Amino acid sequence: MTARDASLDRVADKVARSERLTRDDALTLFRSHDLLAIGALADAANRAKNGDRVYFAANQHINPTNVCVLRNTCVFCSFARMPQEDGAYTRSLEEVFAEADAARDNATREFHIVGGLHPKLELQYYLDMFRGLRERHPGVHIKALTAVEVAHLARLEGMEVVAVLQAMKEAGVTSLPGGGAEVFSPAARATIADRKLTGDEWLAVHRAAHRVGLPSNCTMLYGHVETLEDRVDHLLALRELQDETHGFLTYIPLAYHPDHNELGEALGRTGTATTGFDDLKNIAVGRLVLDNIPHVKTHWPMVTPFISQVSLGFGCDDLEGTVVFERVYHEAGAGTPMWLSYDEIIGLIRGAGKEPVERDSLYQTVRTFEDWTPGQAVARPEGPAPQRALFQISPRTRAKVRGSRMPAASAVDGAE
Ligand code: V47
Repeated sequence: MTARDASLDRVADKVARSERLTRDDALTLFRSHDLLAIGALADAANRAKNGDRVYFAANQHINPTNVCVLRNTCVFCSFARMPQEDGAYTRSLEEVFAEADAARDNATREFHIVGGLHPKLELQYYLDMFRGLRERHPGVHIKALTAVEVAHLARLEGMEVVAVLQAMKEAGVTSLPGGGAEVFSPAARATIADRKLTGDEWLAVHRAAHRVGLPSNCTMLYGHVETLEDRVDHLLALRELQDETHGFLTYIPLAYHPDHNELGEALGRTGTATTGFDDLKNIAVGRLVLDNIPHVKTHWPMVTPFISQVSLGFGCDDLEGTVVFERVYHEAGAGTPMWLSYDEIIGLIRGAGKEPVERDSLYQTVRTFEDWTPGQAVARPEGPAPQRALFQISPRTRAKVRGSRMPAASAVDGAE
């Protein structure tokens, strides 16, 4: 391949030989503006693993509570509430089951369950939820609780992390989502989330999950105060753990959203904090550096369905699924749809010249679509009844409840 940016030639040679990229190679990629060359390299690396297949799960996100002990210190999140704050909610188990049932005719194959760090909700609540969902929807995989939620429950219960994970597995959880890995750089973390897990603690939870037989996803929140070096070091830390455990299924870059949170106010951003250029480059570099993680997923609620579709040619082999109802990013200003229909997902994948494959949480094939014509899919195109209280959002009126630590400036501005 000939790149417009000659500094990419060395990396291109390595990719052609399937040779592992170094920290310097990754920085070269991030610093280059030759997006099409970077995308072509990532596309080649992806095709070598996945051919033209693009996976998706018919999934439903469920967020049992937004009450979070980090409400005042985690400056980038717009989802969290104090217990008495406007919009705070904690679902009873019956409400969670009702929300899951409301999407019954969507042919859901995966529940994606993440929420706040509630000061009082015990492990038993979550175990009863997993068992109840399993009983009611035996064919649906449960992907539940980010590392920071698992560590919080372990602290609350005075248990070892591994014992919490074991109990989750016995209650029916099949994998862990990737959230809570903001960016591992101590400097960035000190600005955005000083009481969340450190990078090492995050990695330790995932190492423990892999050891008890729970595969997981990994993420990187980007577009806030991190530097390009921080991004690279984050990716290298994920790659190193994967070399050790082989337990990561998917890498998902999470584009920072600035509305209704303290960090967004401090940075003076609204709507989005990343650009289409950065989103595509970031996904491509992730694919190239993470040579040992089988799948790279694009999260359309964050980067828009159209950028997600384009990213299928930039190294991505997995498109976020139907979602049914997304709260975390819409609280933070995402202007994307709350869900996509099964048909729309297939249409986006086909429109990029790829072969859609419906999968379960563990990437086992549920269905392929050689004989598919639009309109055949079983999903209700309009999604769940939006008028129901369970499917409504009222964004926070104040980014800050009390206390504040203002970041100086966005490191990403200078980087692009
Ligand atoms: O942990 C919070 C991030 C995560 C914002 O594993 C934000 O398939 C951007 O875990 N702007 C939760 N990001 C979501 C999550 C996830 C999402 C999609 C797929 C998967 C998967 C997992 O969302 C949090 C945090 O890292 N987040 N606030 C924000 N304002």
